[in-house]
Amino acid sequence: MNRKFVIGDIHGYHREMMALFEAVRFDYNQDLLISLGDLVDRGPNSMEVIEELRKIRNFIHVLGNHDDWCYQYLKYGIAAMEWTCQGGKEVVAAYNASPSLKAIHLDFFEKSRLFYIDEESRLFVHAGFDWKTPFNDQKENKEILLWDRTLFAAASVYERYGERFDEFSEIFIGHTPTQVMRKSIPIHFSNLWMMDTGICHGGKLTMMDIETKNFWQCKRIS
Ligand SMILES: [Mn+2]
Repeated sequence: MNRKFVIGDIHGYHREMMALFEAVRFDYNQDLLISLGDLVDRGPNSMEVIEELRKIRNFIHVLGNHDDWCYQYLKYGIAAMEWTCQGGKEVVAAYNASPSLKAIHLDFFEKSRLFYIDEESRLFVHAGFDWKTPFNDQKENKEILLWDRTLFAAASVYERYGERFDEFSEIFIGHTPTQVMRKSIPIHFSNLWMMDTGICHGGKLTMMDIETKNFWQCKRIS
């Protein structure tokens, strides 16, 4: 394996994702890519995003809340109302136009994870976790892992007092756009990295080299 990258919420912005792969000269056979979730909804090309990521040999997908809605739809045929009004309507229309993708993408999401911990004890999770209780007690809790918005707030306090989350060497999350701090670059608080730089909130899509922390960004072009 060559380099290791992490990418924030893509949300259907396929052209922007391709621009980043081009910028880092991403090697589909050698490099590793970890997605922090939310591949679909809001942007124009959710189907193309998933189809492209399927070509990468070393790819790890951590499930986002939008991905979970999509997964539930593919598995049970139920499109949740809260999903269809937040981009899901277009995704359902895209599957109706290309029904053969349904089984393929169901399989794709079946293989995704609620979190990933690498050999260097780095945690990759879509939204966060409850830092007051052991991670082991919540590792199947979608309500926390896919929806949390308390970890980054705790991290900003930790940053001020020079503290860190002890269970992991580093933590990478998406879900809460850095625009909440009026920034469009990855935010590093304590040992937490916020990687959703808000491509669908007037921000950018970001891909980072996990080892060097060099990062590349693309504004909306589609
Ligand atoms: Mn998101």
